[in-house]
Amino acid sequence: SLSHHENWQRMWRNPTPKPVYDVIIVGGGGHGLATAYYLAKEFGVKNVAVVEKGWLGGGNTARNTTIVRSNYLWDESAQLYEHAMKLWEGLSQDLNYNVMFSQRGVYNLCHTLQDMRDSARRVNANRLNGVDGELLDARQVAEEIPFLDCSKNTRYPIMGSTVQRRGGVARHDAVAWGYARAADALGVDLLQNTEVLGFRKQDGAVIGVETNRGFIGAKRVGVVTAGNSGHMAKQAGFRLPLESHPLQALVSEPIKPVIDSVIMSNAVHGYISQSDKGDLVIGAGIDGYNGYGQRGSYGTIEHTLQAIVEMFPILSRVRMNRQWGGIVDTTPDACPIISKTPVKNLFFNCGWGTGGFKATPGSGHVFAASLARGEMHPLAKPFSIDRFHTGALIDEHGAAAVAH
Ligand code: FAD
Ligand code: PYC
Repeated sequence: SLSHHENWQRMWRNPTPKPVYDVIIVGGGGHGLATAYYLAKEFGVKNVAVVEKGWLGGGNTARNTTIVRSNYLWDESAQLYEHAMKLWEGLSQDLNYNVMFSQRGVYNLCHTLQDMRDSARRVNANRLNGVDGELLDARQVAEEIPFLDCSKNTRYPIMGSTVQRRGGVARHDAVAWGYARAADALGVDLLQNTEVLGFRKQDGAVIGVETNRGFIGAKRVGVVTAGNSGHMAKQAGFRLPLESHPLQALVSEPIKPVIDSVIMSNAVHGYISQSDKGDLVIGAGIDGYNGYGQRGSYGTIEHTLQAIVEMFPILSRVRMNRQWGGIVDTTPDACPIISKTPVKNLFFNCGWGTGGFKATPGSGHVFAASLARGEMHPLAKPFSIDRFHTGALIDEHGAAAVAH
């Protein structure tokens, strides 16, 4: 049957690197590809390369559990993630590629009185920022999520939940491929198997990247390398307040539809949705140690599945099919870094930690604007590395949904 696949058109070219580009993006994940696309499409910067050490979308973009929401507490982050949400809502049309964005609703369960109070505060803050949100009581939760154990007999009985009905999931690979195809069509060079090994500088400014395929010159460089960003900063000669941790996910064997939304609990600590194929998509928190191996430890798997069975006893005999890990770059305030750096013309976009997939279109858009103009986009400005000197942190640990 594979013979039918023989004459498929390539989705993008496989170009030879040019000697110099206006902008080089390091990292061909969703954020890097989105940045390149918006640079070419919205800001008229078409002499762009995306330099990727492996294959496009093979990092956290391909390893995440695809939850999309914008219900963050503080104005700065709510506005950034809501900017992304609005782009998600038109993304399949914009890219002419079905990214399978499904606004099926995201529930964040409350198990204590303090959860309820924090959630009320967050929903109110969301609404003031134009982000949809509702606070449900236990009876409403039981009605909306039939198989969830809402009885009083559990270790942490469910008292209520927030729900963002515009939240949901998307198809992660399609996001990378859609942006890649569209960027390539606008003339962006996508350079796979090309690893950045260092930055060449002149008079305190970056003038290009050293790669395993030789030197490639650039007027500006944007680094979007997720879990590898600490290393990239070191190569550029400065430090970033990042810790890299494994974050795991699991999928079950495919079963008939039982869960039609996304359900997350920070108290028992697990989350779940069901893919269109029928697999249950499951995750929890980071593995506590720092590391760069794209795998996790057994203890975390056990803890995650305990939580899922506690929430959904009906799933206790479902078998798990696959498990994997990605490397997430966490910051002290659980917020990203989108910033200029001490090296002129070198910009970083990282620190998205456990929650950057949902931001992909917005992050790419504001980073592209910043690279095109040489000045940070207003939505990106609060996420400068300066905040770790000034103390103007934006603490989003409560909204991060995945503990770290
Ligand atoms: P990546 O996709 O990791 O791309 C970075 C790229 O840089 C990689 O392809 C890598 O190969 C490349 N690179 C690194 N070093 C170099 C170099 N020296 N030279 C060239 N290229 C280099 N977020 C959500 O919003 N919702 C979720 O449900 C969610 N679930 C998650 C579940 C798991 C298990 C994991 C691991 C993450 C999850 N996330 C989630 C987080 C999300 O995946 C990331 O924040 C997001 O995908 C980061 O995208 P990116 O494009 O910045 O990074
Ligand atoms: O940020 O919503 C999120 C998330 C869910 C799972 C991992 N991250």
